[in-house]
This record gives sequence, C-alpha cells and structure tokens, in this order.
Amino acid sequence: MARALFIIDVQNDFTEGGALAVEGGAALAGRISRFLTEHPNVYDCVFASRDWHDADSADANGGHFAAAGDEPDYVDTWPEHCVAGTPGAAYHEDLRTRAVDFHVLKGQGVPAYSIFEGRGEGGESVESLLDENGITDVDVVGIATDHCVFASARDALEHGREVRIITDLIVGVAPEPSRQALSELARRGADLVLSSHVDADL
Ligand code: VGL
Repeated sequence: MARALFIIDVQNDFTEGGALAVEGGAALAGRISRFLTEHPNVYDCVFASRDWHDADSADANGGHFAAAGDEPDYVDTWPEHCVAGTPGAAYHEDLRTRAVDFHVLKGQGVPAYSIFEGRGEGGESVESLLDENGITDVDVVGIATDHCVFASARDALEHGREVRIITDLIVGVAPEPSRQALSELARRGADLVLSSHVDADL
C-alpha cells in the first residue's frame, strides 16, 4: 500500500483578497502546512495542483470565464481567475510547498476542475504518476469542496484508488453544494475523516 496526498488549488485567487475568494481559504493554507509538518511519514507522494488558465484565450478558456459584460453564474462561469504566471495563480504564501513532490498545472485554455485533467512538470498525467509510484490510496485536501476537490476525489475513485477526504482541511464555495459533494463522494465509496484521525506515524 502506498498513499498520496492531493492538495487542490490552494492559490491566492481562491483565498481572501483573490478574484474568486473562498471564505477560510487563507487559514486553510496554514492548517494544511501544519498538517504536513505533523505527518512527515504518512505520504509516499504529495501532489499539489494549480488552476492555470490562459490570459489570451480566444474563447475565455472554453467559456470558463464569464464573457465581458456577463455576470458569472458561479457554477459554470466564473470571474477571471488563476491566469498563468500571475500572483493570483501562485500558491498561497502560507502553503508549505517544500513537501510537494509533483506540481500539477491544469486549465490551460479549458475548464479543468479535476487534478486528473492536469499535467506534472514533465508533462506526465496524474494517472501515470500514481501508477509509477504504486499509489493505492489518496487523501484529498484543498479548495473548493464543491468543485475541484469534488472532481479530483471523484476521479481518484474512478481510477480505482481508496480515497479519504480530510473534512477539516477543505473549504467550499457554497454550503449546500459542498454538503452534497461530500455525501456524493461518500456514496461513491470515499471515507470522510478528520485530520486528527490520520495516523501521524503510519
Ligand atoms: C475552482 C471554480 C472555478 C476550484 C476552480 O478550484 O474549485 N472553482 N475554478
């Protein structure tokens, strides 16, 4: 058995002061960092994803950004966010990235909610990185419960991994969709656990 941690989209634009701020995002960055420090031996691999959209996309990254003059619906269309190379797309400064083995970028020119739609720095798919490292189990933390955390955990289940969502290390855009996302993931076989239940010296 080998276990990976997915840290989903802990980026400035998804935290307070960002273009698509999710409440609690900044504090979450610090909590994830503390968790990493306190659990140095639990994970064989740590993955961190970043939404990384094109600045000059002719079709607004596949319609992901609301067209100029249109209000975003906050379901399928969003304010402009996480444009590649901008401060908004950077990891939040409180996220401890030293422990990250694989930095995954997703969303270049397209909507991409799941980490599985992204690529590692060498262009590898997430699936191939999981396979190469023999990863059977995946824990998921990050932003946002009702969008990228949901899609990433769903795809990890679909790729045959045992999945745990660490429920005190995620934050969502909206409360009810976030609750629905977690119950749907549980229905599909994910375990919902608290960080205090993750064994520090596994
Ligand atoms: C996300 C909305 C739009 C996320 C990304 O990271 O959950 N949400 N793009």
